[in-house]
Amino acid sequence: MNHLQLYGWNEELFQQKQQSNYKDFAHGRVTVTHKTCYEVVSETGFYSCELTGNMLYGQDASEYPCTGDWVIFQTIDTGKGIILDRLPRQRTLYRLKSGTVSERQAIASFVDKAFVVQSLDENFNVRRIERFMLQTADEGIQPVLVLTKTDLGFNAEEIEKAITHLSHKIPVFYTSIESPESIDKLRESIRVGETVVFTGMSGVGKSTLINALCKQPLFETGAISDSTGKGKHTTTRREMVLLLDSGVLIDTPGVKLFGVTNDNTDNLSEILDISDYEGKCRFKDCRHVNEKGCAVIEAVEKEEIDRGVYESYLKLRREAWHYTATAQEKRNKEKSLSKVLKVYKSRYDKR
Ligand SMILES: Nc1nc2c(ncn2[C@@H]2O[C@H](COP(=O)(O)OP(=O)(O)O)[C@@H](O)[C@H]2O)c(=O)[nH]1
Ligand SMILES: [Mg+2]
Ligand SMILES: [Zn+2]
Repeated sequence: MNHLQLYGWNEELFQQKQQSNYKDFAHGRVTVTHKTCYEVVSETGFYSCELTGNMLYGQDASEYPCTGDWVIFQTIDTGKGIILDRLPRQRTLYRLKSGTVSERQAIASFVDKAFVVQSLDENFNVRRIERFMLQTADEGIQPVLVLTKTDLGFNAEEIEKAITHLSHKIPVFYTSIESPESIDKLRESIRVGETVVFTGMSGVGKSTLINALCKQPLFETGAISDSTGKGKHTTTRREMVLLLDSGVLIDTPGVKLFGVTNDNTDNLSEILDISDYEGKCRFKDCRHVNEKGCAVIEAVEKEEIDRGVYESYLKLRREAWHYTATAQEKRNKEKSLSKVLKVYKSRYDKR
């Protein structure tokens, strides 16, 4: 098997490259994203690349490459290159850019599975799992729940009860660094050419898990706090590793919160197992807040739907609506601005 095929390169991507103006240049996959520099793995090795002026100034920052993207680049020096084009993104993991209400940021692309990593201590939080499932559903990424540090002891019954409404939609793995079998099981679930992104808060054991999966200490581990981690030399910072006879793993720095950046509330009802009830509400456009004859509210009262799940539904739906409304507003503003510019330009051209 060809080197880049192990990274997921395939016929479909090849065809897309043929449609680029730069089809005769080299292609590769972004393995690390620095501030202005991208590490790219290609047929002939690794290149440290920058963006062309066109890519830098001609588009929104959210369109800049992210880890996992397939790009076309020109080599300019040994081990150096310039990225000319990016193939259209697929299966992208987005988050709401921190400090904004409607800007999304691509974390990783061409993702097949997202490992939602939580440790079985106070970090475990079912609401965060639901939120993450909503975020991946729209992009066709399979979420997988990985519960770590089983060796520290946990209340299995409590955990299982908390995730009953999710467990038939998301595979669940229990791991411990002290149980090699638990790591083997996880490794067996990853196929050749498949891309897996690891997400979860700092300290849950993502890097430890990746090191154990590839049997090499590639990633720095230990609960390095954000403030003390800053001064460290991170010249060899890694994000992506290729597993032998298996897939591609992408580590992400501990993201505290995945802000919702989609508005597919049908997905949300399905994830939270309330879509069957929704169909039974008296009014077709029932919002399940305080309407008469609302089957969802009735089910909550009869304790068929967990109250926590219902509240999570309302909260995530509100976030989704808010995101769509502000994103739409932003698009409208941009549209009217570009209209003004067009009118201005046509007048100018006529002179
Ligand atoms: N007891 C126990 N500790 C673990 C396990 N996995 C990781 N840790 C510890 O948790 C801390 C954070 O691990 P790390 O992999 O750096 O977490 P990350 O921030 O998610 O990458 C480290 O001190 C690890 O040794 C586990 O399965 N059991
Ligand atoms: Mg880490
Ligand atoms: Zn209703």
